[in-house]
Amino acid sequence: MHLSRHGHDVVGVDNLIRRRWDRECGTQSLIPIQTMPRRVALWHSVSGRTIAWRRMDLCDTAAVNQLVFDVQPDAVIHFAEQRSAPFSMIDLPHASMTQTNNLVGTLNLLFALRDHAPKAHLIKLGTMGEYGTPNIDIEEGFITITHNGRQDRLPFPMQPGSFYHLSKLHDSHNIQFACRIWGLRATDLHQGVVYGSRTDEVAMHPGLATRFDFDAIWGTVLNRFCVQAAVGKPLTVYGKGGQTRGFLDIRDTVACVRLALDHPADIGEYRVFNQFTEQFSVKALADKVREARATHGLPTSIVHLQNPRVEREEHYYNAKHQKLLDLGLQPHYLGDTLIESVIETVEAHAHRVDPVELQQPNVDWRRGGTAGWGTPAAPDALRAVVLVSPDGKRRRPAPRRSRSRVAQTR
Ligand code: USQ
Repeated sequence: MHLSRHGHDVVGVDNLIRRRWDRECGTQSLIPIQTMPRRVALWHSVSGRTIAWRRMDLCDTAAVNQLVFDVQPDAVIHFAEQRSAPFSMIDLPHASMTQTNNLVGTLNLLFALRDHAPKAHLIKLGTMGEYGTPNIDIEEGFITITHNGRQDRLPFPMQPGSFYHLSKLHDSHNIQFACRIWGLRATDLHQGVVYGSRTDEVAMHPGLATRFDFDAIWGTVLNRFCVQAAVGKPLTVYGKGGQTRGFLDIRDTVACVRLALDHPADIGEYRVFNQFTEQFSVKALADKVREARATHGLPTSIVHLQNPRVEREEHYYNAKHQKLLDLGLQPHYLGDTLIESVIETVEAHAHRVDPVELQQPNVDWRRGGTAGWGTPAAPDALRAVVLVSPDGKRRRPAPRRSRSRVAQTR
């Protein structure tokens, strides 16, 4: 919608699997979302612009070839991936499906571009999580290394923290290789953790709302903290809370994509932009939400849960993010007003919050999905969640499921 409003002719492609994953996980968007045909029609009526939408799976090789052949795009913006780290850590089928879906979809696109639109600019959504948390400054994709008296500019060393984040790294390698051997052009947007849900375009009509996830599988940390604050629950900091990440407002996400589009990579170039505007520790974010509430006289508590993930909880973090600023990005920084406005949005839909999905992490990096991960959402129903016991000691692992619950991507 953002690109369409700025004069680009947009063809949207989606297989709608995210809605099926919600049904599988027993999760739902806090804000109800319309069907795709309704949103496309609504966009036309409020903007006068047309988005051509095709229901299509990127893992369908013939369909991707046909699409690229028919459309002859100037650019392809590739967001079509399974993007949840916890989902990828549930069990082998979910890890395997995440990597197959993400890698095969991207490979299909690369081959279709080679054959039918080799000059098109591929803009791929990667992740800051590809870098991990090294004890040195994080550069934008590449680092110049001197070794045994010789020097080279090499891909930055990567240490992803989940099978999902690994899938993004594998994609990055494939894209870089395709640029090198076929002369394709690509921008890999290494995006940080996004918060908020309203872009200027979404704000034009309630029916254009995009999803807002709050559960422990799909919800990102600040959105979860805002929902927890809105419904009077403690903010769930995993472990010590010193985990530091890059963050950005969803309005900056769309602005960054447009900037990359308006300033394409050269033929044969693979470039990386670190796409975030500020870095915070998880604990600092929780404190910010608590302070924003306190100015209205509303008390908010913070709990430190046993960390379900395997990640450093105290570490050095200094990631460069200059390239998008150089292209003209004007960041929306996180302030009390934004936190309050997200919380207000949440309050309007608070009846849709499932307190168990909100509070209890249900995927453990060491043991996989615990008993509650796939239970269908039923408001007010209490479910067994075995991750954290009240005395902080781990309970016995839940029995493994015998039946695979992986949704099909094709
Ligand atoms: N965390 C908490 N409490 C919570 C939820 C999360 O302390 O209730 C912590 C996590 O342990 C982690 C940090 O917050 O240290 C971020 O977790 P997250 O769930 O907000 O984000 P993450 O799993 O890293 O993934 C999200 C998106 C993913 C994207 C990534 C960018 O889902 O698609 O790639 O952010 S990045 O984190 O920079 O890799």
